[in-house]
Amino acid sequence: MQSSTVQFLPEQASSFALQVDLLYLYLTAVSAFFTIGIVGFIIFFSIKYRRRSDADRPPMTVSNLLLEITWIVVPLALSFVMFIWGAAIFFKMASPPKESMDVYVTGKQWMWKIQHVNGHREINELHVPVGKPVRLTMTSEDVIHSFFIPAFRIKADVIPGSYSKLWFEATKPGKYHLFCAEYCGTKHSGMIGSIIVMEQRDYDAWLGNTKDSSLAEAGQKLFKTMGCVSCHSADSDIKGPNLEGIYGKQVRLQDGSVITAEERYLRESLLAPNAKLTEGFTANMPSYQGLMTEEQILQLISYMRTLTPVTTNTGLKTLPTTALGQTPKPEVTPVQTPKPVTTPTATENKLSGSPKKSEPAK
Ligand code: HEC
Ligand SMILES: [Cu+2]
Repeated sequence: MQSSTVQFLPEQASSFALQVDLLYLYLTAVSAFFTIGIVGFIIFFSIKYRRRSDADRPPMTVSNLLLEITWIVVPLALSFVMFIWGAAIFFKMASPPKESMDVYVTGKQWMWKIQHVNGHREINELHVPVGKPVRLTMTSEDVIHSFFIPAFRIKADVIPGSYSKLWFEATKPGKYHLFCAEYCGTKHSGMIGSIIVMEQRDYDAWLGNTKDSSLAEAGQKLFKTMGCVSCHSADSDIKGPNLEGIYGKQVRLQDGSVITAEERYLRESLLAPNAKLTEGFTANMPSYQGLMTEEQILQLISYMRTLTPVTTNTGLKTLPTTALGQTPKPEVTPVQTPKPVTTPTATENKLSGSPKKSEPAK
């Protein structure tokens, strides 16, 4: 990590780092070329054509088509390279691989709280294995923060009431800086931490060393203690929608629109359940605004993610924890009605499909 020479850029420690640096180098080179060229000619002309010099001053040329085309086409081409190259990297950064490992991040004045899928928690430290894609789902408990790992060349705002995603694949073991990159109050500058990249074996040992129950298990407990079961289980009297397979599902709303049930929608369903009513249901769900922390919301969401569209959810304990984050997204399932019309064949397909999908997690 230390080097004796002057360091212009942070170490390159993720799969994005080199690509970002090359693009950055290109931007710098283009800017430097034009800056030096323009300033150089300004100085040159102001000396050569200064008032009292006897330089030859030909009459003004009105137009030169070739010259004009050149200075339109060349900068256009140069900036299109920036656009296409930048967009390509942007898309790569915005689409985490399917087999990514999930980690949940909550920003708070002035610390980073991290929850791993198996329940392990840490503060201002994030341990990850080397060479494995990691997907962060991040939210804030108070103001806007920004999660920034310079060595990985990634940064994203962390916004209250919303979930931001970020992913990376660390390429070498080590300890790297984590910063909050958005001024968030008095002790903003102290909102720092470390990313610790470990060999898979060390990481497994580190992760296994926990007594916490997994995120989904904690969520399952909340689901009972907070009374969700009384409306969202098959045999409840007051009926709420069946939540099996809810994550990633296309939900039809009262107003006829369709929404994908990802983190943001599920969070809103808890805090402002009447904002988007599920088709066929009345506004019977109480708001849990102020009754649960962001971390508990993440636990409930984790739990709901494990609810694959199988008829019972007693199988939760047997789910390998590594597969929790990647419950296969159900294809567009039948629109939710109080009595879900899941055909037996559809269920079978899901059943036989899920173990295969969780294979790469090992
Ligand atoms: C008093 C009954 C009741 C309780 C308690 C309740 N819900 Fe609901 N829930 C409903 C009803 C009714 C709807 C459908 C209307 C709506 O969208 O608000 C709903 C909708 C939802 C949805 C959206 C589902 C979809 O298909 O769009 C989610 C997610 C949800 N509830 C989760 C929970 C969780 C988690 C808890 C516990 C923290 C909970 N609910 C507690 C009745 C309840
Ligand atoms: Cu901050």
